[in-house]
Amino acid sequence: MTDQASPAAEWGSLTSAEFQSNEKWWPNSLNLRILHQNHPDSIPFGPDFDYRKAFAGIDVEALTADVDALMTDSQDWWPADWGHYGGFFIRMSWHAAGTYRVSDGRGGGGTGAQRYAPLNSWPDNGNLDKARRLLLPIKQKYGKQISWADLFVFAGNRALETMGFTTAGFAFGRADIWAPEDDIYWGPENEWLGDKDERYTGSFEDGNRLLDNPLAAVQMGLIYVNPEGPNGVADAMKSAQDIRETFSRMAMNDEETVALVVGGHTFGKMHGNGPADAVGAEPEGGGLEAQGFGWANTNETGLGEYTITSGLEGAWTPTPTQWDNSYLETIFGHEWELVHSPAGAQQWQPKSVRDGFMVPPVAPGAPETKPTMSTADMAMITDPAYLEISKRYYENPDQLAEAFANAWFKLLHRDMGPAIRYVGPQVPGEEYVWQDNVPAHEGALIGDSEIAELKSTLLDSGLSTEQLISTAWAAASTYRKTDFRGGANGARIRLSPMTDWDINVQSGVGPVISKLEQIQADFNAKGGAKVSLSDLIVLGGSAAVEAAAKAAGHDVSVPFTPGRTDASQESTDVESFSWLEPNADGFRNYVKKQGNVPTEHMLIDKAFMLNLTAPQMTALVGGLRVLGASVGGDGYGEFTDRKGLLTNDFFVNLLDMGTLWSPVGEGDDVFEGRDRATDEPKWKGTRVDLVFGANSQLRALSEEFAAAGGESDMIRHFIDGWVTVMENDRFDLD
Ligand code: HEB
Repeated sequence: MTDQASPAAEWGSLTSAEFQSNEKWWPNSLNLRILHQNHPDSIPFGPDFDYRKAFAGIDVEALTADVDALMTDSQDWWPADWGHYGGFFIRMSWHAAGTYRVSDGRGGGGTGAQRYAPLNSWPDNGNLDKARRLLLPIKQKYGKQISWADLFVFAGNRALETMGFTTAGFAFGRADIWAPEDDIYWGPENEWLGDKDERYTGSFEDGNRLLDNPLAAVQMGLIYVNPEGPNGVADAMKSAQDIRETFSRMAMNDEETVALVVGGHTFGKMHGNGPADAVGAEPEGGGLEAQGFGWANTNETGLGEYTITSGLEGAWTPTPTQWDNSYLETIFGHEWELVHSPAGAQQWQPKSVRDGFMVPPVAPGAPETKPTMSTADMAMITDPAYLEISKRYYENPDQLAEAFANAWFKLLHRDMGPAIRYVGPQVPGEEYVWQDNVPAHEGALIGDSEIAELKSTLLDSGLSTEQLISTAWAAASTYRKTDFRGGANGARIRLSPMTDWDINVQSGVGPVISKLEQIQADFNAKGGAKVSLSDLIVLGGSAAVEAAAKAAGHDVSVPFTPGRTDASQESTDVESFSWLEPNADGFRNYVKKQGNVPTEHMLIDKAFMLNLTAPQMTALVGGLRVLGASVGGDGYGEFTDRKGLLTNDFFVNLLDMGTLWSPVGEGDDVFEGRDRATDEPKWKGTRVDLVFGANSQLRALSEEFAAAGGESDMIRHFIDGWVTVMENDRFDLD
């Protein structure tokens, strides 16, 4: 035993979570902590802080003027290249937003996470600690009226504007978090996110490379491909493959990708003017005296012209602080050869530089330099598809400007959800299909008497409680809080691609929707307030839950707030919505394809996406089982003789010591419970059922729900969780 206890003992007073965590000992254990992150008590402005309200008091014009002035207010401790921080801030914004991934909506600039590890210390984010610090005086001036998250993204937008580019606009509204997200970058989730991506690569043309090493590629590939080429091999064709894959993970197509790279690298420079080993530890690994700064550089002054960041060195254009077509003019106007930067990185420079294309001195006294491209830049004119687009942009600068403006706006706002969540005076009038907007509500809302009338119509419609509950859940549970997409609002469940999803076909959503549409038509034909299909879908489920609880002797009500509207097929980006298809829904015992990820881990992930607490998740699983809401109706986890009543039978029977469980067949995916005395088969269950008795934390909740008085607690959590799920996307109520 002594050697098992050794790490903690040896390190004595070391308090880092790693040495105390159970995951260290049991790496596959469930991480329920992700459900309770960002505790309200961790917010320095108090638990009731509402960023959008605080922002309402800010003078955006003054803020804009301050950020603009900062661009050319060069500081001795980190001088601006050519006296303008524009390129630097664009890179900071792009790296904040560019972690976004459409597969699970995680990443993006929406939370200010770049302040924390690991992002603050990723090599990709080298020296951005200085960019963030440059913003400190502005943050101090405006305090809680402006979040770091907004500031990081806004700074890049203003950088573009101050250098002559007209952006599509800007929306504020990103609230900060006060600790790094526990669900993204470490713990067992890392592994299963990797596996998830693995499942998705089939739909990409060039996804194979990531299969070799999913975890590392997922993490480091998110913002970046290696600028020097895949694994440092200066092959622009292969680089294009990597770029195409990483950018499509950010939901960017070829046109957007070329626009972003060309537009972005119109500004600023790469930094590698000195030996790579002159650079010290990253911020998180630095000494206390460094005060959060990393990458201290002992080469000459370590600043300005001597800066070392990526190790590549040089600017792409002769006008690096000005919007123009010079990136494409430079890249098409020269013959390029492979050279090495002073830091030893492979990069491309013209064999001979044409008149007017030398880059002016980056700092007073520094020399003129040759324009420089990375291998990734060379991909823009090497890959045939990229080349064609680059040519078109070269010949039509207005097309580049428009494509860059739109792609940049999308990059910065993609993780913010529908446009109704945007705030501030610079929000563009134009709507984009990737925003997943729903129409604004018009006319009178249905009132209490109409709600009561509709409830009884729904319950008497011939649709079963199971059907009503399962369909409402199907509509609402596509929500993911990571990028505010999905949910019941819009009734997109009746549109492509949702109608074709295996889970919706299997659970019989189609016929239920048809029936609801008929009820809707009949009701709306009567004149008076109209009901939307999305409201009706939710109301049906909520009425059925209420009825099922009443039938079990609990006189409870399930709150319902009308006001949802129905979106059209035209406003639904089919490709983008296909990312929301569930691979698993443990709440309804559904799994599309059993992968390497244990389904109970996927349940926790879904509960996280749905903003549920562990008790709510537990109550919902147990409740939905005995209500018969599972997909496919094959009876797994229905531990009850009174199906359709909202009871705690699931927990009571799961914990019954009279049952002996054993796995059936290969793979530990399904189990059979037999009577210990008679060996008669009693129940069958999946991993997601049995985990509520097997996992110590979930078991603790199950035991309370199964105990005397526990059923009312369970039902309370069930209803709270249900309403949370039904209203996750009600941004109109905020
Ligand atoms: Fe970039 C910079 C790469 C994309 C913007 N970039 C940079 C660099 C590199 C890179 C290497 C240098 C750094 C230093 O400092 O050293 N990118 C890259 C790649 C990619 C990119 C590979 C993919 C392909 N970018 C990008 C985008 C954008 C950008 C998309 C936007 C839009 N960048 C940028 C800028 C810069 C850079 C602006 C400059 C910075 C300064 O100036 O500082």
